[in-house]
Parts: sequence; C-alpha cells; structure tokens
Amino acid sequence: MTNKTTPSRRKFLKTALAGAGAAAAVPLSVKADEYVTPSMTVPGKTFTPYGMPSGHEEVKRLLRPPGISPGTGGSLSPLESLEGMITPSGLHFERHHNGVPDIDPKTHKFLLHGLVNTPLEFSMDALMRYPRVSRMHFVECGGNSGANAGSPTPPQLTAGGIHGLVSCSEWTGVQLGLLLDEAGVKPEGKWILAESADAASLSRSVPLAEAREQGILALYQNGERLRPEQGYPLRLLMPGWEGNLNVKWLHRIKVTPGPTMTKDETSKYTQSQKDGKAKQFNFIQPVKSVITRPSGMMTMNGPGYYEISGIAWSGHGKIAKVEISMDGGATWTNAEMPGPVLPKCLSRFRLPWEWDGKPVLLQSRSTDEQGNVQPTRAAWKAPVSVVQFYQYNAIQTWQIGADNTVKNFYV
Ligand SMILES: Nc1nc2c(c(=O)[nH]1)N[C@H]1C(S)=C(S)[C@@H](COP(=O)(O)O)O[C@H]1N2
Ligand SMILES: [Mo]
Repeated sequence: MTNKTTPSRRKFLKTALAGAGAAAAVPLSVKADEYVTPSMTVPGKTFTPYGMPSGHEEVKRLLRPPGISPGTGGSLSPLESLEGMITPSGLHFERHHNGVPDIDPKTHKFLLHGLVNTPLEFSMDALMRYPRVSRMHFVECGGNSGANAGSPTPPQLTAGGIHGLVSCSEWTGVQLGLLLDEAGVKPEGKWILAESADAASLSRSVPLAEAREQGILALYQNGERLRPEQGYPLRLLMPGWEGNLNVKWLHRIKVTPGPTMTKDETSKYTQSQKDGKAKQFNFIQPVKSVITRPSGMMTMNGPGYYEISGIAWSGHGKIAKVEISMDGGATWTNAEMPGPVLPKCLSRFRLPWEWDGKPVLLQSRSTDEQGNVQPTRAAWKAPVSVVQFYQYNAIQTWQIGADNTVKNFYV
C-alpha cells in the first residue's frame, strides 16, 4: 500500500496535534517501566478452530424488518463502524428475496445451456478445477440509499442505516468467458439469463459481450468459500453492475437471443421518469461516496482535531477524486486517497480537520475516471418520478451542530 502523506498533511497534523487540547492523548500518568496491565498477570485463552471478533466489540448488521415472508428483506453493513475498504464477510450486507437456501455443494450443479454448441453441466468439484481469478469489488443494491430519495424529510439514521446496502470483498472464482467458450456460443446468442436455486428463483438478463468479458462465477469471498448469505456455493459476479443481477446460489445460465424480461427486470429495478415512462436495464451502479466518520447519529467531542473519512465507489471504474465541503457545497477541498484505489471497488478517503465548534454542513462529492460526478439531491431528483429510488447516488449532507449532534440533512 502506498502512503501519499503530503508535506502539507504532515504540517497540519503536527500543528493540530501539538495544540493544547487538540490531541486526544493525555499526559503520561503512570510509571511506564513499572506499569503492569491485568492481562499480563494471567495466562491467555487457548485456541479456537474459527475466530470471532473480540467480545468487547458489538458491531452488527442492521436488520431490516422482514417483508411478506420471513426471509424477504435485508440487512445493512454498519459502514460507520468499519475501516479500510474490505467488508468483513460476517458484516457484508444481505438482500434476500426468499431467504437463504441451504445448498449442499456435493449435489449442486451449474448448467450452461441455450444457444451453445455443447450444453454443459458442472459439479462444484469440476468448477474447482478451472483456473481462478481474484478481484476486489463492491456489490451495491440498486435500492441502496433509497431512504434519502423517497423520504420528504431526512431520515435520522446512521451512515449504514441509510447507505449500508453496499459492501466490498475479495472475490475468487472462474471467469464466465472461459466456460462460455468451452460450450461454444452460437452466433444467435446475444444475451444470457442467469437463474438462482433459491425459492425466489431470481433471474436476470445480461448482454452476452459484457457477461463474457466481466462475469465471474465466484466461489470464494475474502479467502474462504462464499458465505451462505452471499450465495454459497456459487454466485454470478458482475463487478460494478446493479446488485440484483449478481445472482446468488447460481444454478444455470442460458444463452438467449435477447433479454428474457423476467419479473426483476420489468416490474422492478427500472427507473420511472417524470413523463411516466420507465427506463429499463440500468445496469451500472453510478459514482457515489459517503462520509462515514463523522456521520449520522454520532456525537462530536467538541472542538478540536478530527479525521474525516469515508468510502467512494463507481461501477464505471476507479475513483479519480473525492472533494469535501464544510459549507453545504459552496466551497470544496480535495480529500486524500491514500490507496489502494481499484476499479469498481470501495476506496477510502481521508481529510485531517480542525473543528472550531461552529455548525457545519459536511459533504463529500466523488468523481470517477470517466468523469462522472456525484449529483446534488435536487439534480438527481429532477428527471425522475417522485416514487423513483433505485440507483440514488446524490451527495450526502451531514449537519454538525454546535451542540455536537450529527444529523442527516437535505440542502
Ligand atoms: N438468488 C438470489 N440472488 C440474489 C438475490 C436474491 O434474493 N436471490 N438478491 C439480489 C439483490 S437485490 C442484491 S442487492 C444482491 C445482494 O447480495 P448480498 O446479499 O450478497 O449482499 O444479491 C442479488 N442476488
Ligand atoms: Mo438489490
């Protein structure tokens, strides 16, 4: 990892941290050479076959109330409590349309058929013998941040409570193109249909060219086999594409002449416009960012030094820059991107900040390598119907009050 700490940042930190009351540390109060902590006086615990977080930590996913059936709904990643760019597997957000199936990898089959020369059937053991690739990518639900789009007044929730339907993992699997080539796609084959083995039988259409180039049949997540919640034992990963078409518990791909027009791409995941028409197949998750620290529902510790930090991402590629505003978008400063900054991956940004205790409207605005810029809420809402909330990527404002509160705010 590169550390691009600039001279100006070092100077800022030196000044900020040297100022009386600015640093968080207190003067040494014990004799350091003689200081014995309680943990030094008793033997430690023994070993466990599978590790868990410290019992002192209580970082959890936020469960959304179930919908029409118990397994319908989701859980959100606690973005405000996480650091870096990778989401721990146990805190990856979940979105299930009919619960988490229990699938035995010994009997699960992946079928590749339709407009191919040789329809193929793969056991999981067979798939495990193919060459693999590892990539770090986010998955974001098309409905993420929808509360900010739909609610006329800003919902008072945490950063994760509003924006937590995004997570990022290292995914390892087999490139879909390899298997499509093995089956031999017929010239009439222009799209694929990917279908799942859960009770929702979720299925989505993807254009063949992109599926072949970008699609990964993911077997591993953060170094271990996929979590059941993320699609064990097999998931289609379309990096940067709308969460919904990253089909979990994948059991077949059919090569088709055109889109199949499934329920998930006709009645849902479309974008209704002001004129009453709906845009279909909005595949790519747009450029976005959110400051996770400080963020909604947090309490400031009064004036002094803070590090502003958050995550930025785009389905179109790498993040080029993130700007920070303290005055609701009137003026902007570039945040630091210490890296790594990878395509279609969460990227961490940081900015050292000395808060004078006065009210602030804190915002981040990201730009991706294709020049897409995060819009204001008003600009995002202008072309779409009032009920539209999919792929909401407007700038998030946190209102910091002189009373130390941090609130969700619309400018
Ligand atoms: N089989 C199946 N695949 C699915 C879903 C589902 O309910 N069933 N949900 C989709 C939706 S809407 C999203 S946003 C992502 C969520 O992935 P995650 O639960 O791993 O975070 O999976 C997609 N793939
Ligand atoms: Mo989703």
